[in-house]
Amino acid sequence: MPDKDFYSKRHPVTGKFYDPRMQPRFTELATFMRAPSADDLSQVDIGLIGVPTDLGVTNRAGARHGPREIRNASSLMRTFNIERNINPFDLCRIADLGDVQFDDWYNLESQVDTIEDFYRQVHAANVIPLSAGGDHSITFPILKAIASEPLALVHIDAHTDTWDEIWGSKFHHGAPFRRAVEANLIDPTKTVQIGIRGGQNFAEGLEFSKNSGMRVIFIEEFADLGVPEVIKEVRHIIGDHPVYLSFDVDGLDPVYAPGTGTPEVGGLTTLEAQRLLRGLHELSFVGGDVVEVAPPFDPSGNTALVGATLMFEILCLLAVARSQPGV
Ligand SMILES: [Mn+2]
Repeated sequence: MPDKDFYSKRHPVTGKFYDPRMQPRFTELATFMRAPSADDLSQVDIGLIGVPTDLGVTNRAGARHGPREIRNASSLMRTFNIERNINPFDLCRIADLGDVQFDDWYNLESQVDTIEDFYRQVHAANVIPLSAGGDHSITFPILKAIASEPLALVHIDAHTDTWDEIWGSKFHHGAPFRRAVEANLIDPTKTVQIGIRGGQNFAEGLEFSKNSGMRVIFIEEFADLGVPEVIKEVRHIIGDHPVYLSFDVDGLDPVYAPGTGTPEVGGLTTLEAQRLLRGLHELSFVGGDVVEVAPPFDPSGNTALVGATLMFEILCLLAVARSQPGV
């Protein structure tokens, strides 16, 4: 439970104390969900982090602009989740930790190391990370930093992202969960991939997912089962195991989220995604991310709003897990 002054800020000019989250939403500096900008990790339970890089894409770049635009769109978020009947900001101290800073903006492999180092510090401070990508290559180094034991995984995406090396790199955005299995960061038998679809040139990624024991729920089966049955199965597979949630916005239909590098038609609706996330409450989440929001492909700004809204739903899951461990 945060101290009552945690969300209060002193205006440098007027000297007045105020809560930026309660100001008109078109005002103020754009932090994630108008949470305070942290200056002391020890005072934070959940850190909102931007990872502005897209060196890992296999097609259209643009996700490096995700964190900035999601911060802006996230000013539309409010604090109370009416469907879940909780206010995550009352459960935990939630702050914006800024962006991962790279020394080398042109080297994917060195960025993987930089991201890992950054999240090791977040993890060492006992802060749960909720990240905005960036392309999906960011998830492997995040898992490397925070997986003290092999984690369960809920992965929503059009693609399994279990491919091997492409074009000379093992760290592209189609590979994070293959690398994570190889490094024993996730338990494939406690991994559920949801929304998978689209044509492929090679089946080796899909085969890796299946052969390693992951539960792959293709979009056809998702539609046949319906959200409540999928929730039931995810809860059954994962139980109370520590779990990470990774949401690739291309898991949604491009009607809802056109601003992404590798769109695939025939995906989840935004409401299905929200209901799915809400149904996963009380799993033991240790972190989450929303990746592949590429604002240049969506001049309407809606994909950034969708990204911010998904982050808010995931924030509610993390806040419950953090404030009521073992529930
Ligand atoms: Mn992905």
